[in-house]
Amino acid sequence: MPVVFNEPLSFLQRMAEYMEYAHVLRIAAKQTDPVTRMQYVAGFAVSALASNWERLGKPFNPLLGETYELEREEFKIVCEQVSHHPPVSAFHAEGADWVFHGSIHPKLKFWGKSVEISPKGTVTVEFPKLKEAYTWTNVQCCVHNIIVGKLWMEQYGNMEIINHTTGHKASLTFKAAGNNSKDLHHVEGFITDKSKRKLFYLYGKWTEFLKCCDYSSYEEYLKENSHKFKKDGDGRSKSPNDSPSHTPRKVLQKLNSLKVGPFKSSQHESVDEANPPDLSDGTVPKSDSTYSIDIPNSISIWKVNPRPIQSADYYQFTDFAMSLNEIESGMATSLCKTDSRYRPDIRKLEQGDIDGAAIEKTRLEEKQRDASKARKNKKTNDWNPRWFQQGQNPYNKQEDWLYNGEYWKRQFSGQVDIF
Ligand code: CLR
Repeated sequence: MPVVFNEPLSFLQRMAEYMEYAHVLRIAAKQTDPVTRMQYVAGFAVSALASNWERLGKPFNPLLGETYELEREEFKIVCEQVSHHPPVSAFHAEGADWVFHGSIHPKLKFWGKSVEISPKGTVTVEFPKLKEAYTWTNVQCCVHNIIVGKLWMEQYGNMEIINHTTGHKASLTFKAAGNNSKDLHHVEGFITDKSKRKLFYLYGKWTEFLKCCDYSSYEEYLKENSHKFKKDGDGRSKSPNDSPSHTPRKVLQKLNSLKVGPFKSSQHESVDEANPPDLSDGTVPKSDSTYSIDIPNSISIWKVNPRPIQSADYYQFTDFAMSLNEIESGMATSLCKTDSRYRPDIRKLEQGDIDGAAIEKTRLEEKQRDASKARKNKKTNDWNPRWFQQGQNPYNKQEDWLYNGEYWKRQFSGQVDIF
């Protein structure tokens, strides 16, 4: 794929973006009650996806053996590309009294006009002092209008965060835009105990915030506002101004072809899991900015940082993303030679040299292919990642990649030259 579709970051750096709200894990680790801890772990899980909003540039595929490190006040993280076919990226982060690690293998499915991405793999949060571990899997993401029209993306599906020590669960639903865009970006769900009793209600938008209230306050709110939450046939809640549209289909098609979204047609089928939502007519649904339900007794768990004003001119980056290629003072001598910051193609794209970036990208990919061929010829076909080992996730028993604890000793000699 041509470099113009890229953003000047590697996928390893995109994973490091999960850490932007690492302070939420620090707050979680401090809570004395496992239910409150779950609220903050859920807040962190949602916050980790916020940077994906409107980010439609493709991150560079990491080269086999590429690494990325980031050390900040709240955390340090190390990432490594541990497999090329299939592509698997592993990460391990640590902060005050918490550990966060995982491996991600993005699976792409093409649906003609859209591409659906499932980030296969588990992520785990551990609070070692509390002997507590949580796991979940990130939700799907769908990029629409990949052939014609304006690109847009949504994240949808269920996320089940399990506390393996106490049996508490947070079951979150990320809503698809579906056939009326009013639920776009919405997230909601419940925290339950091990006997499946609902304890807390979580609600928000992955692009903006997550709030939480106790279950009885939620029920009370539902009763008082029942007129707003009339359910339609497929169980989706409807607002009063969402009555079925009687606009003839032809007119709708015309409107859509004029790209005057948001797309609202109740005449289309509702979303179901097997058929990805495909608002396939070049329109971009707008999120309902008036969504501000405030259930009494709610607390705010997480709130997004505003994007910088130059964001739209710079790949829709957050401030955090803009800092990821920087070779900070002191790094020049200590950084591992396989670090994404040293990738010449990413660097060239960052500097606006698209042709140079394309040349370097091709060169690196050829170099990677040649190295793989050479390993095959030498019958040392296998590649051993330097900082992670394939193994089983100790909590959910899924295949995973576990950190060997060595990276921060910074013994980087003998590193293979991949750039
Ligand atoms: C979404 C959150 C998941 C991990 C993940 C994996 C792959 C990423 C995806 C996230 C976001 C969207 C993404 C995708 C790879 C390619 C795709 C960056 C971070 C971009 C938008 C593709 C653009 C392609 C067009 C130019 C055709 O936890």
